[in-house]
Amino acid sequence: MKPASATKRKARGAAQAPGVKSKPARAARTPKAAAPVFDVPAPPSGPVPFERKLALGLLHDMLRVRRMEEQCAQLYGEGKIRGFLHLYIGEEAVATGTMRALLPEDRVVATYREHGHALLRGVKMDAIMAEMFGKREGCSRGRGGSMHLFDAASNFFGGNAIVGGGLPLAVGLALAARLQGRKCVTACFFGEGAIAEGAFHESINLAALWQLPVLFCCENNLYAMGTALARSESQTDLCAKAAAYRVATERVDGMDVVAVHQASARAAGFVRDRGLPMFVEFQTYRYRAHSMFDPDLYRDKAEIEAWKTRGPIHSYTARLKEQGLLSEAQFLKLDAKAASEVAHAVAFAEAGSWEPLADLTSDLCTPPARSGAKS
Ligand SMILES: Cc1ncc(C[n+]2csc(CCOP(=O)(O)OP(=O)(O)O)c2C)c(N)n1
Ligand SMILES: [Mg+2]
Repeated sequence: MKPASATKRKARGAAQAPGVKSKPARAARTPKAAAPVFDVPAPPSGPVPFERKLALGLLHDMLRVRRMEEQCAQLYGEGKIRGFLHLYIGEEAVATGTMRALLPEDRVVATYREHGHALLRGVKMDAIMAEMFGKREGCSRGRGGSMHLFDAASNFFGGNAIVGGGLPLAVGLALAARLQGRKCVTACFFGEGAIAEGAFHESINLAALWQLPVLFCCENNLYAMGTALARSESQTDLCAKAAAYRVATERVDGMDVVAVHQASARAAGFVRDRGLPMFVEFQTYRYRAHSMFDPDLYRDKAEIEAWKTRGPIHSYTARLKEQGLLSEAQFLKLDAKAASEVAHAVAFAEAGSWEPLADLTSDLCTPPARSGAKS
């Protein structure tokens, strides 16, 4: 699991085809190892510092997201959910700890891996599941699907299929809030892959220059589809990139819901009180493939297994039990409650309705072309 040692890297770099004369390797040309740029974090220690309601609430939130997505994977196999589906399984501590650090008036912008963010922001699981099915009762009236969950009432501004697409949107929302005299935080979630996009650099630069209250939440799960971070970035210290724009930064163990919640509360407080942006890197890991179409051939199975030993749900559950804050019976009760919410959501989606064909062109910005019309 450790990044390849210097000796191993040297040996790999020195491999030659037979008959080719070896030249001394130039330091600048040394190939980068594709090994993860950070290791599986050590198990968290110390007591959970929250009162019981919050402590158990965090566990319940993670269970709701996990059980909902496990069900989505199954429904995908049955052909009831179609199109793209990107699961957040393994990363739940990030959305869970962060959402509970935000206030109802704050705004949230996310990516296509956003089912958990939408749910924990307050979008009803029924409406999320109906959206996954493409039913009219979905939160985007069945027109968005998995990648485009949206709910203005919960201040949840999507779901976005474009890598980095949410970043300028978040800066615009924060600017609008400033102009309207509203004191709120705009939290923008994005993967580490978005840092390679110009949109990231333009957005964080403007947020810093205009002093806008944006909380940049980078979910660094080490891979952008099949590309390991070290394969695409010369500088893999993501906080250093944000700091180059003179933005405050913090790096957090994203597998530890306690650390995530504490750091997010501090960061949201900073953004809210100072009216300045902040960048937080959550180091996390996804257990499933990038999407349901991905054969997941770019990483070792042993790597995935090693990260599973630090699963955010089971490590937190063990900690709560050790502290006497949770019994096995209470755990089963919380899990059953999450499962029953999922069952209700599936029934709701199944019973939902399809948009009639006659409505196909409603809400389009461009009028439909008449047949025979010249373009
Ligand atoms: C502008 C743009 N380029 C490429 C893609 C194709 N694409 C979809 S997901 C993805 C990887 C993004 O990785 P990351 O930002 O780390 O998020 P993660 O999937 O790991 O959560 C890419 C390249 C896209 N959707 N949008
Ligand atoms: Mg990623």
